[in-house]
Amino acid sequence: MAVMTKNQKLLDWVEEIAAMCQPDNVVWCDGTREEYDRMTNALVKSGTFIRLNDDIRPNSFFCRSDPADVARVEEFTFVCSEKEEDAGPTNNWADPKEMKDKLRKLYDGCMKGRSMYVIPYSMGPIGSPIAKVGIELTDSPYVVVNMHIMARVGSEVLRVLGESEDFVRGLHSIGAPLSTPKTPDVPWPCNAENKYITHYPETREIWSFGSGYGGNALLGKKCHALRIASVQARDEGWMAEHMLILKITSPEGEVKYIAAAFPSACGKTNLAMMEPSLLGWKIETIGDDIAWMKFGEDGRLYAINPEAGFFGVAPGTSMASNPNAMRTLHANSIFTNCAITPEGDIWWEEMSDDQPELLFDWLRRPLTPGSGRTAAHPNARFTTPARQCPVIAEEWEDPKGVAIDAFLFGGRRATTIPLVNEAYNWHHGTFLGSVMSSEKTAAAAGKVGEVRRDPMAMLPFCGYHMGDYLAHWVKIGNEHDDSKLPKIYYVNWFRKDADGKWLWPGFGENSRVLKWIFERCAGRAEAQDTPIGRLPTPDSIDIEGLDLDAKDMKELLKVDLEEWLNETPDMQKHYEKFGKKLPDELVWELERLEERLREPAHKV
Ligand code: OXD
Ligand code: MN
Repeated sequence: MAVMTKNQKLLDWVEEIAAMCQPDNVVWCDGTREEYDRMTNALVKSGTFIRLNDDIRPNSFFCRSDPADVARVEEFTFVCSEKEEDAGPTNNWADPKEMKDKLRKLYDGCMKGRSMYVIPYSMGPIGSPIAKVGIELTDSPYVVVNMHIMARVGSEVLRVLGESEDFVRGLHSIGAPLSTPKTPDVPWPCNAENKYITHYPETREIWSFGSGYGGNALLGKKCHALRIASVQARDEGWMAEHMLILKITSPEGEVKYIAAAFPSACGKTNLAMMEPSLLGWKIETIGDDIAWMKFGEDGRLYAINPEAGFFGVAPGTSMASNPNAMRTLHANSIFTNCAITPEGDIWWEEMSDDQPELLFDWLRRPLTPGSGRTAAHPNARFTTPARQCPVIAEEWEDPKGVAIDAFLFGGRRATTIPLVNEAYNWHHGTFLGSVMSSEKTAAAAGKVGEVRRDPMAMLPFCGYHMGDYLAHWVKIGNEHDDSKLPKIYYVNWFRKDADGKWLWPGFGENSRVLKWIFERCAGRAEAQDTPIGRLPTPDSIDIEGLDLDAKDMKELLKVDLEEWLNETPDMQKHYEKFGKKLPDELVWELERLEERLREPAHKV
């Protein structure tokens, strides 16, 4: 496509980067279907993609990465703020100038023999007052076609940007130049020795080098929509959070919107697309990973999903765990690092009860059942358009967003944390989110797994000091009317009994907990005060038709004061990391919690 912009700042930047990276040519992406088809065909020709069987999975592609490039690389991810203290204790920091000097040497000539694509993208519906524009420069056609699905891409974005300088500048290279355009390429070029994912919050820039995979390379997602956007949100008084957004409708037609933060591997995508077990209740999806939220004139918090697709973990996704995800990816999808069948369809662990007789695994080897090897890499992914989701809410692209009624926090905990707990107010809810914890999966029966505290599930994604981030949450509570802010809940689907058996069935049955939350937001359901927050009264959660005895329900809602008192020193230790940046309000909340645990009759 010809250059479709007169934005001189953008043109100058593209020229400057092209001079450094020395691609053979520069291609401006227009975001059209024709461009997508042209590029997927080229990826098939170059051996990066295999076209799946059109009769089984139309217009879909299979791809295997280099085994050295399979996931986000947190140890090589940097927040290069001007001052080290602004990156905080939970991010890697490097001086921005030193990091750029080092990277310039790597970028020098790194696109030789390749094209440099200019991808104009909008995070959020184009033109929405909550959306933001970014431009990604990349030498990876795989990135271009994935960005087509994950964001709104193309000429319309340039039109909306006009001559504004307000865009995030993202530079990405796989770091694998070809000496001539004719040099044979490999299916997944990357740089095995050097991978850097670097962020410059003050100048709203991202420089990523060496990896072509997921969040390292699709810069709109974690790099822009969370790390850079969290800084913008702090500066401008809004919120960029690692949250799914769902719509819940009661049998009477009343609607509420819930946003929920869970660390990776806690079933976020499953919850966002859940088929509720409760008759007459409806759950629809707005987003499965990220929420951008701004205050409306009515004082309420409005959320959009900045993304346009789902980049979901494939293994474990099935008609049993997430039927709506399975239906979403029936066509027009890209599958990376799962296995392929001889018929030309994909497969991954748990996708069906029986493993197909013959597969070719993610490492290109033949695989038969019983070999003891897994077919898909555990971080194998599908990239699929959100609009194909059969339960996508009709307002998912509403530019003004949806008014959030409740926030959920949660993690995987075998003990201590009850099924659901309502915060007393915003600051108490902020406290609950700040000490959010999850266990390493597959904790042995009866044994407590290793607990990692991950405030608001933002640990790998906050672009500034986590103490300042928590202060931003507290400030929102100070500046806004508590009655209009979302109510905050802490949930745990993963509590186990003494024999290590799950107490709660999870999946579609989680709708029962969502119903209680819905009714609480509507001012109807019953709750009782406890030292840790407001819990459902014994029969206020609807368990009709569920094979769950009263003893198990009691266990699920148990608040064991001893267990909680054993937990508070770890919360204290977690807080110490943030030093003086930790807001006093949260120290106060932890002290009050300890006080209430020691003297449960104490007024809450
Ligand atoms: C993701 C993650 O990939 O949270 O969404 O790790
Ligand atoms: Mn995520």
